[in-house]
Amino acid sequence: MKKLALHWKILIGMVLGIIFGYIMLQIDGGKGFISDWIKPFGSIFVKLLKLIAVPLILASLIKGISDLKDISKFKNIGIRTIGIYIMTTVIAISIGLVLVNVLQPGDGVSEETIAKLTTTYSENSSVKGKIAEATKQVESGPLQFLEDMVPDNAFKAMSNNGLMLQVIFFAIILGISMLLIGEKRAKPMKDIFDSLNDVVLKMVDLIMLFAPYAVFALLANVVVSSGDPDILIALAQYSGVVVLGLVLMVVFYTVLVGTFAKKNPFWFLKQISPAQLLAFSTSSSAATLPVTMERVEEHIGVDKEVSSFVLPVGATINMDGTSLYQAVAAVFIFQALGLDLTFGDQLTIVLTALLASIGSAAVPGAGMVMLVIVLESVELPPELLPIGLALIFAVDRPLDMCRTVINVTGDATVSMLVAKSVGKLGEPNIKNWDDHYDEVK
Ligand code: DAS
Repeated sequence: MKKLALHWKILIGMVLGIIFGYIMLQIDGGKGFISDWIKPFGSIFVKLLKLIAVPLILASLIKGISDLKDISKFKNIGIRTIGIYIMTTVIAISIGLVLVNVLQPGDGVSEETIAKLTTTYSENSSVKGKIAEATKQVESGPLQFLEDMVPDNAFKAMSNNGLMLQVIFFAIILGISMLLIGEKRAKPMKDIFDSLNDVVLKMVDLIMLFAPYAVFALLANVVVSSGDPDILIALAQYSGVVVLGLVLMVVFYTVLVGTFAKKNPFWFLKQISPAQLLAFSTSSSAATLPVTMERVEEHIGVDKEVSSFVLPVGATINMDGTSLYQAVAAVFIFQALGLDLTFGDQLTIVLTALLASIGSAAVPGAGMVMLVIVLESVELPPELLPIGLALIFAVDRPLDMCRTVINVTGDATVSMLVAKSVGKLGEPNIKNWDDHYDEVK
């Protein structure tokens, strides 16, 4: 057991968690036991990862930018990153739309199921909360997201995980300013952030010692919190279309890695598997980001000059899995409710799902909040909104786990493509934990 590689230990923790959760579901009071005595260990783990996400973004971005010899390189990396992110997201949405129109999962939902889901979930506080949150975002102006990106207080930005784009904005400004004052004058600051970066990456190792036990707790809690089986079966077609689309995205990423990054796609998937397993267990790209960064930098060999920008930006604005899910869910809801969508509506979905996935926070369930934006863009009658979300609410958590894996995999893929394109894709340099992370150096 000691010599087992990290991803196997995490996988074993997940499987045992699912089995334990299923067993506890059969026992009276089992759900309460998990909620009181097991779930907290999963929550603590996610909090620890989020705790180091902000200092890691700050340190690695500032180090990455101040390591550059001139600003034009940073501009170059930035333009390529945003361009490839938009390309992969549009492809994800297109794959989702093709699948949902061809396979028509909404037509298979019976009137009885619609009535049952509506009764069960349309008044659900979480469903109503997501609609309220999305409606609040819609009321703001088209450039609100641009205004929200700029912090008015760096410490306030760093104290709120939901303001990651503001931390990135602040780190970029600070890094560029350090570059402009010249290496000699910036050296004291640079040394601090270089050292902070190494320290925080060591913290990732220590936290990851806890990972197998934490994913056991997370998965056990997911199993006991899932909806009743026959509803899950009624939505199996819809869930199947989303998962099929996500699997096709992984195939697409492996083609990109093999063709443009010139790396073995299976080697790539193995190297980022711990991050993917954590993304699945936590449903949070933000919580997974520290592990994604360490795997991409140390186990794949992407230079920090690239990863320190591409990955934090990707965790907040590049959500290919979420955008594909939003396209499928929107069309599924129209199909299930017997409403028509024109080809023009579907093109509108491409644009709004792109913007909605950019606006989705890197936290559990965010994709469903922004789905409301997509539904409103194709004029789903407001009174049908709660019913539409109620149709997909029961399976949203397991699908969130799956789409977060794709979000993280897409970010890692793009970081390799950008690194390769600017000559910054080197060899793995495992400074910290290797796959036998017990021997934390
Ligand atoms: N859970 C989100 C993430 O962290 C994705 C989503 O909600 O769709 O990537």
